Amino acid sequence: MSETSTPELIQVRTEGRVGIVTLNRPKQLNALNDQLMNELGAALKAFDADDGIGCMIITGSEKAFAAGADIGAMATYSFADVYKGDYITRNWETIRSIRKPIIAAVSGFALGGGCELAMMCDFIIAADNAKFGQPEIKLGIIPGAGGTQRLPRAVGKAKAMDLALTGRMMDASEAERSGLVSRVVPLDKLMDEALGAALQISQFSQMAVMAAKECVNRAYEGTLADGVMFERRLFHALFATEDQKEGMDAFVNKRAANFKHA
Ligand code: CO8
Repeated sequence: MSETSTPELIQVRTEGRVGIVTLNRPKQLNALNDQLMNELGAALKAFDADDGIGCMIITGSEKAFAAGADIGAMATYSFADVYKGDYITRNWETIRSIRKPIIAAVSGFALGGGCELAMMCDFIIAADNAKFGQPEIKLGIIPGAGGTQRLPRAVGKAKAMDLALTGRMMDASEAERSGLVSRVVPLDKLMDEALGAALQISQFSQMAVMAAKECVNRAYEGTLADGVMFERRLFHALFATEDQKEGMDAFVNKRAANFKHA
């Protein structure tokens, strides 16, 4: 689809200042193909540019957040297709460029590219039926959207090796114990929980929220010394915002803060 046409494989809606994208290829368990990833990228970019949106949620169906990249679409690709043509991977970078927070609300399978997509989000809230895994080894390949890099950072080398080398699935409680997900809730509470968190985030100062996301990502990707300096600079910079004056004045005067968001 072009960036302006109506999406077919996702559903997009808003709830207050929260933008919600629901992956919607139920018969294929939300297997991620080019069209779906293009539609997802376009929707996230539009929310990122919209001052009326402060936080986003990506979710799937009860049975599957996403069961991976579309195996049928990939099955006949050659090395030249995927290397020279950059098939499969070419439209995944958009997600990394989104500056507002994205919560993954995961129920059911989050496998392969589905697990990688969830890990590209800023944090994961899981339903108690969620199952995470990197089963690519069973297909004669390895993860291709950051799975071998983000998973060890999230759960440590031992568990990441276990998952990548055996292709086994990890249930929601193991995922929470090992640090992959921030919260586990009953399936019927998943969207309430994710929306509650997203609405809360969306009420805070947009600049402070974006700075916090940038700083935590710096911790994830760089050295401690660089990260601490980066945090210090952004911490100082936030004193140039009206939202800092508003937030602190509200606290001192025992009233609710009213942030500008834009
Ligand atoms: N791709 C395409 N179709 C799929 C996929 C998939 N990843 N997963 C499920 N489907 C389809 C099935 O083919 C089936 O279709 P149909 O009804 O037409 O036969 C339908 O969804 C339902 O699936 P099942 O009947 O298999 O459902 P079950 O409940 O029995 O099993 C499972 C559910 C366990 C999730 C099973 O479907 C499964 O193992 N799926 C494949 C999981 C997998 O291997 N994922 C990794 C794919 S490779 C990958 O993601 C590489 C990522 C690289 C990213 C690079 C981008 C940057």
